[in-house]
Amino acid sequence: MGKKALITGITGQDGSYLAELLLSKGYEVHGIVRRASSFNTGRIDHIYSDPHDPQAKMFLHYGDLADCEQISNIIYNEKPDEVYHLGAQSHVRVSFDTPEYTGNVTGLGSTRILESIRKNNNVIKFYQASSSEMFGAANPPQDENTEFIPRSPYACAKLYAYWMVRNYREGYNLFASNGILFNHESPRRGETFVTRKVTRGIASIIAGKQKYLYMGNLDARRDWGFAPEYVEGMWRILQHDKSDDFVIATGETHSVKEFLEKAFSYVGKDMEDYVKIDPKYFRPTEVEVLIGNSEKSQRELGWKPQITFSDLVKIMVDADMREAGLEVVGEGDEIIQKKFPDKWWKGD
Ligand code: NDP
Ligand code: GDR
Repeated sequence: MGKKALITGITGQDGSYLAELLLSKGYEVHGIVRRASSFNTGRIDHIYSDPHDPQAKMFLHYGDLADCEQISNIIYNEKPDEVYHLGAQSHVRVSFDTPEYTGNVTGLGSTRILESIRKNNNVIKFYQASSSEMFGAANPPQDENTEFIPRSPYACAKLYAYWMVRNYREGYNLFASNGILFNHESPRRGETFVTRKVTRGIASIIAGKQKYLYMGNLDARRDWGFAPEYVEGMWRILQHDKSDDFVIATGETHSVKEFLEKAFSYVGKDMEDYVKIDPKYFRPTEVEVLIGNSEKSQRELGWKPQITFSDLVKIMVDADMREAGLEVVGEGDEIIQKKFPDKWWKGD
């Protein structure tokens, strides 16, 4: 019999790729979905089948990370082998507007699940979606031993969850691991995160629907990787022989300005003609530079990224041009074909 996994945040960027990866490995996948007034399952519709179908391998359950009862019921009823906890209020800028909510969902949400596992069946393996944001103002490059200097309510909430994972691992012997992932992007990235905002904005400008792109701090530097490779890192973390904490990153850093320059020049345009600054996108406290050192993951998990910064820009611009019905440059498509001959995700 294949394994059973539960994914919180299955409707998000990472949840959708991870569900697809686990299905390709023969898992039965269960996911928690929030009730919304309109459909919020767009990223997983292509892998969903009617649960009455005897071949169905993916099942969705309504639930909310703010509601302990329901999470506990799902864990008790399904008894998964592995829980990948990816659900969160994940937007850093928004966390300054909703600090209490972010603490409840992004921070306490992890405790609710850890408690459910401890009470129900403490052999379930637990993955926590920890973040490079926890390093905040710490000097780069950052690795598993770097100090944490969080710079946002989001980062503070993630840091609380990170320590709860370590506490449950040490106190109750739970197989609970932190994947400290640096920024990772894809054509499925949420539209308000900077990379997707840029690539979608470019397609919209070329389609004549938008004149300018209004941005915040262009000097911030990030270590940007490719989401499908990062969800594979999550899976490897839970297959490791012991629970531990791992950094997943490319080791390359680039500024938001460099991302803009590269993306605009890929479609033959100059960013200076289109980009304007709107201070509303500035953050009260900013994380200036992130560069991850993922040597431990490379050594112990055999994880290594293939997609470079330049590849990522091309993949994302191609996808947004296609979505807007425009002619695609095509280098991004070629990179995917060349680097992933056994590609396990569909579409983008
Ligand atoms: P997304 O924002 O794309 O997805 C977040 C998911 O959480 C969505 O499925 C969302 O549901 C769900 N969610 C939000 N609030 C609740 C709630 N109250 N109850 C139940 N579900 C909820 O994030 P990513 O896929 O990019 O990231 C996955 C995880 O990894 C997050 O925890 C994020 O903080 C963390 N992370 C992400 C990194 C990145 O670069 N992408 C880097 C490091 C960590 P809905 O679709 O309904 O909104
Ligand atoms: P981040 O990602 O905050 O690193 O968190 P985001 O893409 O939002 O910002 C990256 C950097 O770009 C700057 N920036 C802008 N950001 C947005 N969103 N919109 C803008 O217009 C803009 N202009 C400049 C930001 O100031 C920032 O410095 C992401 C999330 O996925 C988290 O959940 C995850 O934990 C971290 O990555 C690692």
